Order: sequence, then C-alpha cells, then structure tokens
Amino acid sequence: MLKLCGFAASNYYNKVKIALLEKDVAFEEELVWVGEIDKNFSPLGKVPYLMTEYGPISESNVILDYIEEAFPHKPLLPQDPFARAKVREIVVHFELYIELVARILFPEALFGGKVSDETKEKAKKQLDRNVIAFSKLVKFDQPYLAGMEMSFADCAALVHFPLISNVTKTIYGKDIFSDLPIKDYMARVGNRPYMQKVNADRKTNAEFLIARVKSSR
Ligand SMILES: N[C@@H](CCC(=O)N[C@@H](CS)C(=O)NCC(=O)O)C(=O)O
Repeated sequence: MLKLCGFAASNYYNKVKIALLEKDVAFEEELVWVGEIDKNFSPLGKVPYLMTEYGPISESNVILDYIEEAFPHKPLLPQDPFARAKVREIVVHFELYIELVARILFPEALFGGKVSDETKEKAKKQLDRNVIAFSKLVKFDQPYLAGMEMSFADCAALVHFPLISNVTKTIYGKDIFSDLPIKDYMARVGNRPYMQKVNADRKTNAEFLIARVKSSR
C-alpha cells in the first residue's frame, strides 16, 4: 500500500493527502519530521514523500502526477492538454508566487519569532502583485478553481488559502485574499467530508510542531 510520509501540519503534505482522499486511493501515513528524513527517500530532506511498491517519490507535484497516472479513476486533471496546463499553472502560481513569498513570514506568524519590518514590506509588495496575477487565472464564477471539475488546483487551494489568509492577517492585519471570494469558495469546496479529518490532523500536528520549534530555540 502507498505510504504518505511527512507531517500533517505541512501544506505540501496535505495537498497530496487531499488528492489521495478525493481519488479514494488507499494509503497509510507515516509521521516523519524534518531533520529525521532519510535522504535516500527525499534527497533534500523535504516532506512529503511517497513510498510506493517501486520506491520513494519526493516533491508534492511529482507525487500528484504519479497518483493521477497510476490511479486514473476519479481524475484530478482534465483530459484536454491545454486545460491540464491551466490547472498546473494555478498550482505553480500558488506555490512559487504566494506560498513561497509568504513563508518568510511564518517564523513570526506561526512560531513566535520575529521578522523585520523591511522583510514584511518587501513580501507585502510581492504578494499584492502576485495575488492580482493569480486572480486572473482562477475561475470563482465556476464551482472549482479551474472550472467545472475538482482538480489539483483545488487540492492546493484547500491548503494554501486558509494558511496564507491566516498568516497575512496576523502580520498585516489584513488578509491578502480579502478582495477574492475565498469564503464562498471554501464553504463550497472545503466541506468535503474528509476535510474534517485533514483539518483535525493538521491542527493536532501543528501544535506538536510549534512546541518542537519553540523548544529547539
Ligand atoms: N517543493 C517541495 C516543498 C516541500 C517543503 O518545503 N516541505 C517543507 C515542510 S512544509 C520541508 O520539508 N521543509 C524542510 C526543508 O526545506 O528543509 C514539495 O512540493 O514537496
């Protein structure tokens, strides 16, 4: 059976977990913390990685592609090549231009550390610009982010929207997504039955993670 390895506070981990749950693919989870990762399984020591009967796979987007190809039932990518590219475009924008920019704020927003005002300002400028670009790619007038069907873009959205909203509200007093209809989207797509468990696991694991980070200082 597939084994998803990592920790449930991780967005990248949960994006893959949501895809597996959405597709009804059987899998187990193994708790592995950063710093305790076998580099033969994930060469940069990052989570998640997926243990398959053929060996390990690292990088969440590569894992998504693998499960989509290995388990084509309940697809999370459209058939049409252009439409598939548009789904992946949204995921890349989320990760490179929103999550990775906002990550610099995590030490203060999530772990009780401090981020300089200069860093916050620089991130804010980039985030404002990148959210406008992102909003041109997504389809809030349709049921799912990339159109009529649930896709990888929604697996990413269900984890990135709440975390980045929360982080930017904490740091700037304003959610960077406040001009977008995220609440309606989350109410519509985030109410899948398995999301309750994903969120409960995330919360429990995040408490452990925060305690670990604080005790390591
Ligand atoms: N590009 C990677 C990013 C994964 C990632 O950065 N995971 C974090 C946890 S949320 C991690 O393992 N950080 C440890 C590190 O970067 O050394 C993916 O999509 O899987």
